[in-house]
Amino acid sequence: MSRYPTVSFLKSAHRPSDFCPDLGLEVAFAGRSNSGKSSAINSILGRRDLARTSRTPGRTQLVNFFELGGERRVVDLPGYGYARVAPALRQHWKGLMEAYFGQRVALAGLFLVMDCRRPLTDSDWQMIEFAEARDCPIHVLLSKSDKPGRNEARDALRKAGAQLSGRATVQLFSAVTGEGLEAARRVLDGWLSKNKGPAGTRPAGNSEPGSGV
Ligand SMILES: Nc1nc2c(ncn2[C@@H]2O[C@H](COP(=O)(O)OP(=O)(O)OP(=O)(O)O)[C@@H](O)[C@H]2O)c(=O)[nH]1
Ligand SMILES: [Mg+2]
Repeated sequence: MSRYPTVSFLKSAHRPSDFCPDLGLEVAFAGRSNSGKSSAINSILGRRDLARTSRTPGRTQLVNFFELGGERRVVDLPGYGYARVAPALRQHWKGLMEAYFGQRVALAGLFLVMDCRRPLTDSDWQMIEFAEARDCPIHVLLSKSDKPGRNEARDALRKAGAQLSGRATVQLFSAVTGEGLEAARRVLDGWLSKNKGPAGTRPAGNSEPGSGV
């Protein structure tokens, strides 16, 4: 049984002016194209086809908002790092991200999704900086953990934990086997149950208990 029984697609935004109203609490999912963001959203929310997934990298070029009820949302941010994206589109992505991270008061946490076989690219670090500039907590999902062998996956977790050195919590995750699913759900629930202050502010700091390292 899903903890969010009324989850539904809200809207896709191509421009910041199309973002839905900046109220309540929102958790964003970011990551390279094809890293498994949409698949992670679907499995964490317990819905098969809520966020569209694709074998073709770079498919989600919009900011997609999902309503979980009670002014709580999940946001599927457009993927990055796809070499064949035209420069104009890359620039568009950058503008969208700067607007999103620069303005969004509702932002309560960022899931950063990285294929566990090639985590922490330059663009991933750029996302970490966007979130840190906002004092927004970050939880890294090392996705597709069913792909490598066990030792390789554990090694990836250990290395990523060392590289992140406390700037984000991190765990292994697989949308296929369900590895790490409950841990990821606990992080989402923690962020979405934060109290917001009277003026729409919230306590700062990355204090969420993550799983893994
Ligand atoms: N084996 C395996 N494949 C996965 C997993 N998660 C996602 N995939 C596959 O990886 C591909 C990309 O997944 P998406 O969830 O669409 O990735 P995305 O990050 O949303 O991609 P863009 O929206 O294009 O940026 C799809 O073919 C998925 O089926 C996983 O945990 N294990
Ligand atoms: Mg996607």
